[in-house]
Amino acid sequence: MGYKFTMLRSRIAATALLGMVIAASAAVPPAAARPANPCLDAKSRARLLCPDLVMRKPFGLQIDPLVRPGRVVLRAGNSIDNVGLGPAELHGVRTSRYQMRGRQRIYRRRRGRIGIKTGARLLFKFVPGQQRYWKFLHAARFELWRLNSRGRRIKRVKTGPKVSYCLRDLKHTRPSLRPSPRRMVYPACNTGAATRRVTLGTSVGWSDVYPPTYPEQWIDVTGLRGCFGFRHIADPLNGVYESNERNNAASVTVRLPFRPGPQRCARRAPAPPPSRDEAPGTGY
Ligand SMILES: [Ca+2]
Ligand SMILES: [Ca+2]
Repeated sequence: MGYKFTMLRSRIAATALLGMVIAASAAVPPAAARPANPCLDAKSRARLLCPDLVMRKPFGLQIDPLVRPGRVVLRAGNSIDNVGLGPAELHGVRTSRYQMRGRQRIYRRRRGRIGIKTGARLLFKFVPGQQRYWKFLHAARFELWRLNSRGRRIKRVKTGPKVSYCLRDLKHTRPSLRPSPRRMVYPACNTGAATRRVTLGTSVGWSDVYPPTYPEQWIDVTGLRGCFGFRHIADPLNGVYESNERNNAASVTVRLPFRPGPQRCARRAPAPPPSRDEAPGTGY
């Protein structure tokens, strides 16, 4: 019994240590250790074609009781859109079996480009029922926030498991944006197990879109009751430098247990200071 307990504890400790090592190797360096974002400096930005990622509001919300036995998850589709002047592009170089170090490429207005170590990491992510893809780790985050009676966020209570995305050109959602390429430049997720380098990106006016039914597109809402903000954030750890870093979140209000249709929750009250990082919340 004592031996078994000791072995179990050792195994748990080893697993926890492995998790910490993986987490540490995947972590984005603190902001202080990274170069400044030239896209936020007016003089530098004038010479560059900086990207600007925004997140469309979560769409297609639906309950799924089959993901985990005894649990209820709330699914949502998401869309990471580039509304800037240049592509959101990461060039990855292999560092281990499942990881690459990413360097952002920002194109100059005249010609050429610059490379910046933003701390971005790429992950050779396995998607159940499919295969492994090279994806930008922490491209997005799903959050569930409890709202007060005025509809304002008071506490983050859950996050979702999906954090890695390819940064593809999947849908041409804003073709009128200039200079949006008419054809996709970053057409598909890379699946190369032996590749040493990959380039991920989303062009101006294009979007990387995932339907609500895609694996891990959910937040576990088991047992929760009341009004919540279902929030999607693009690039939460800032692995992509943009001309606007304060417009990356979007949310909808949901009442749990979830039922489709009007959500019978307070609209977010207008109160100073105005939130500058997302569009006003409206009911789902
Ligand atoms: Ca942005
Ligand atoms: Ca960013």
